[in-house]
Amino acid sequence: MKSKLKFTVLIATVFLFSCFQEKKEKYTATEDIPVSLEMIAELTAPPHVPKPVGKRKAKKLIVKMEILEAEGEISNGVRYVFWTFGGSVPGSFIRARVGDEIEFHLQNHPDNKLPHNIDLHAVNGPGGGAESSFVAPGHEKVFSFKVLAPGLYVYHCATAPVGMHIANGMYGLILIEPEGGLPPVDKEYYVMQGDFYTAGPNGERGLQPFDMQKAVDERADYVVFNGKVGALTGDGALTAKVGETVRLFVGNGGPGLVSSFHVIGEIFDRVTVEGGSLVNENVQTTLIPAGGAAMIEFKVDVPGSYVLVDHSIFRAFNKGALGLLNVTGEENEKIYSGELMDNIYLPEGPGIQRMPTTSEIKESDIPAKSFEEQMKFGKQIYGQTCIACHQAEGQGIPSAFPPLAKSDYLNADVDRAIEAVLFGLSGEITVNGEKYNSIMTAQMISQEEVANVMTYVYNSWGNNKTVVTPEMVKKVKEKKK
Ligand code: HEC
Ligand SMILES: [Cu+2]
Repeated sequence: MKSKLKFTVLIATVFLFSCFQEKKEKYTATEDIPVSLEMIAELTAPPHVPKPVGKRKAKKLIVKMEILEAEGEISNGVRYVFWTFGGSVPGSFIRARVGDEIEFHLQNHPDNKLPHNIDLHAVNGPGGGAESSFVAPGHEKVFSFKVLAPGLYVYHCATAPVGMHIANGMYGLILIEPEGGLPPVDKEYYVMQGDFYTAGPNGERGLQPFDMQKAVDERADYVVFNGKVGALTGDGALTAKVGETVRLFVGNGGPGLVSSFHVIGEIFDRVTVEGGSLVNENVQTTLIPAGGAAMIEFKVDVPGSYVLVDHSIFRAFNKGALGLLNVTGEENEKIYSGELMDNIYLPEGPGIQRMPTTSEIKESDIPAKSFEEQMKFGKQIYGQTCIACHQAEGQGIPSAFPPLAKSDYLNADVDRAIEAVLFGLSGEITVNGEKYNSIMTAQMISQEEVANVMTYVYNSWGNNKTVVTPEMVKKVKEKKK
């Protein structure tokens, strides 16, 4: 019985193998690759990607993509109406292989206000599908195309005004794997840059309408990864373990800006330039054009926080193009010995960001109305400004940045603490018995923001629960004059 089974398996294997061989020889042109069976495409929201295609045969792949217009957050407290493919910015990731025949169902949700369409750069045909997919709210359009060339491609809406549809978040990536699939890696992530143009300046709270003139001038208020300032930090940070190989599918939706994509502390082992077939090795920064993409692969060797940036660096530290890859595992002192990136690099960010350029600091039009709001807005400011030095739980960094948690210096004198934030602080101070002799630059934030952040600090981590009002801040400011 057993040997009979073995024999059958052997025969089957030989048979399969010969079929496979035959196929390879028979279909030289990609458009002739036959499709067998149907399959519904798995779609994922960023930073996740669908399962690799592996060795599967070419199929009729059914993609069902729903367009949703929905309000969301572009930065803490800043609302924006995004137009999306699949409910996320960037839109759902599509993963297919060469030879697939994609039957694309573009569904425009009945609650949407506008018609849309889709132009996939992976399509050979008029408008990349845009002409056949123009769809009104409450309708679905279906078109189909044969996937001819491997690569990482952008898709986007191409409905007039095209720039506005893209600016509102209508872009994403479609990956076409070669026959047999991409070489396996340990971690794969989907990251896409985009620039946003809002009526109010960066950080102005409330619902912000799109600003056409700024977009035309390419004066972006936000440049972000995955649709939001901080999408890839905190709980959203990407993760990997020492020794793992990481593949980033990085796209740039634009609409206006080209990305100088860089990961602080890593060298890219391999980059498929512009998402095509050319592979570059040992790359520091790779250019990702608006409407373009790249596959970036590297092995992580030592633990720490690696910072993803657009190396047009003001965009990273002032407009949001910053993400984190947190790597855990054993230190390897042969490769890197010293402090963690976290501790060395980030303090410079807010330092640069908050350098005084003007004495004019605008007060918010939407002040905090309650203690809860003060805490909420204060936490935002803390996360944008103070955290780099005083750390997430106010614990500080020994001998460099004093703690704000249970700080006797802080709790002893509220006016003195407000003064430090308003005007900066230098010279020797003693906090909880430890001496510090360093410099804190003046924090360029409004009086209301000082009140909120101080209230947050005083009501966190075991401090004395002082509530700081804008009036208190104003008094300290005037006394100093
Ligand atoms: C670039 C780093 C940096 C940033 C950003 C920063 N601080 Fe400081 N902070 C310091 C340093 C350094 C000192 C100690 C100065 C000295 O030695 O005289 C300090 C001291 C203080 C103190 C007094 C000492 C203590 O621990 O109680 C307070 C209060 C304080 N900072 C609050 C803040 C708040 C609130 C923010 C955010 C709005 C902030 N700091 C942002 C570096 C920073
Ligand atoms: Cu659109």
